[in-house]
Amino acid sequence: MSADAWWKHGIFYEIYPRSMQDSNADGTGDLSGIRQRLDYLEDLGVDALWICPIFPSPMADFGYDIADYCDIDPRFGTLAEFDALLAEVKARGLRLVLDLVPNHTSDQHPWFVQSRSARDDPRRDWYLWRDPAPDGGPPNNWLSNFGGAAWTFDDATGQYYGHSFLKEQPDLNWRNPAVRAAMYDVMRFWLRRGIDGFRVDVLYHLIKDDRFRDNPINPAYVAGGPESHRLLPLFTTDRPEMQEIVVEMRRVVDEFSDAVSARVLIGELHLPLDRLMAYYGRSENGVLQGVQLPFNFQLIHARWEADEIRRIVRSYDAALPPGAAPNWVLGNHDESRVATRVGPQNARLAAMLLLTLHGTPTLYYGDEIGMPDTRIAPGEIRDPFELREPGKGLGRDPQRTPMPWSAAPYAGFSTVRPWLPLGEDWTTRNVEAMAHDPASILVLYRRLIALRRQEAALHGGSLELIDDSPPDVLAYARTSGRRRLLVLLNFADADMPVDTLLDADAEILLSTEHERTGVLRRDAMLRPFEGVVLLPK
Ligand code: TEU
Repeated sequence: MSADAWWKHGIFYEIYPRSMQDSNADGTGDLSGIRQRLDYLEDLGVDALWICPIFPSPMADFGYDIADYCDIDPRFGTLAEFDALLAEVKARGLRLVLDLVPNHTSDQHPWFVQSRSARDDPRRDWYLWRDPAPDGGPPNNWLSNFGGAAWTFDDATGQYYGHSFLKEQPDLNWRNPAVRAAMYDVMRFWLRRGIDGFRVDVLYHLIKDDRFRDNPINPAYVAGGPESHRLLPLFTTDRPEMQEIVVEMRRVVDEFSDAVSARVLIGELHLPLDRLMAYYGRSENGVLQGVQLPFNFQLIHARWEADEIRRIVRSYDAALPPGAAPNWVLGNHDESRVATRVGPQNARLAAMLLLTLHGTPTLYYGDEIGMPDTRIAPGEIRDPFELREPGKGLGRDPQRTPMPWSAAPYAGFSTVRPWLPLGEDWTTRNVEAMAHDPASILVLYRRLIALRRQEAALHGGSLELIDDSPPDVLAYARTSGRRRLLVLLNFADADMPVDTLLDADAEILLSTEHERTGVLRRDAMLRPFEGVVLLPK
């Protein structure tokens, strides 16, 4: 088996650690809690876990503001508990990927504390320090992704420092070789402990324009959108120098890859398709030198229509460089949950799409039980993005609420009031209630995952779109060797005849409606929002 098989053919599962399982009754999830839930994850059938930041942090952005890259935040546990978790993950044949946040540190990180202490401090140049503009204002017009200027004035030394996010998250200066070396050592610290790779936070942000030029106005800005969208991030993201950094990072993980198992980089990249592709890196001797999995977020932003998804699949496939592995994702801790975006009636169809497309899927915790966004009362808002740009629907708390495990108090997540409220329907929508209910979405997820694992056509085969399908039906074939499966997805709230696509004796390997209702109908007709995987005879 190739060293890349695990991440190319496997399924990733994203854990938001504050919300998986609380083991010490403080209302916040932790590493021991995750360890307690490994049975569940193994049963579900996923292959690799990505855990969002667990490092010491003042939690201004819930862990994306790191004060020490080489330790565990006491709220989550200890290094010993991390090692225990990793050992158990490995013992089960699973993989573990951590979140690397290289663009910025916490303002409490010793590097920044030193850097801001004096203009001539040796670490001054580790961050983006600039003199005020002639009028005393910020050095240029750059905006923080969380609203307001990307510059904060520091009284003590009379200069501004740059931050793409909160002022508590100062941006590192990736033009400084010492910064790069330090971050690569952070990577080695965790790789040496035995992890399987990193999801790299806002990878495309690391390098900013060397001349600090103003960003241009965005002519397409829609009032009410995030403030940062008023400008096009021309001089703050995806700079040409990024390509060199991507190759360097890849070399670091490759130091730890061997013939049996490669270490992987997953890039968080919100970029147009052609620019996304650049992050696979250039090819040397047939091997791409960049990020193995540049996150493909297109399904998150797609209109939920067969034609639109077909177009996305086609253009993505056409854009992939030779040798590049595709990937797909329906949700994460920054985005409204899929069950809310596409509507509960489409959640099963979405599951089948994600798990039958060609490319590595990443699941977001809770999506497998069809969790919708949770409404957060104004007094309970925690997300700094929502607090800074209130009422625009940008808040990320709704998709970060605790996993409901059972109908026990606090859903079996904790024994005390959790850090964010439970979803309204947790007494019925929980793992225990669904685990043995054959009609549940959880069981559907398990069966889809098992089918994907079992069928080489699904986890490794080619994908061929079928164009002459009825309107509202997305159809594609997945083929490995001589085994050719057909996937038919009905996006319409109506029965849809598909007799042109299959012969009557095709074998149904999985139907979302059969799973939901227990009734298997043998006509060439899809039910509303039904998806099927078939083996044509
Ligand atoms: O997110 C990057 C980010 O800003 C996203 O909100 C992105 O702009 C949005 O999803 C586009 O649709 C990463 C982390 O995932 C997020 O949780 C952090 O807050 C942020 O970086 C800062 O580290």
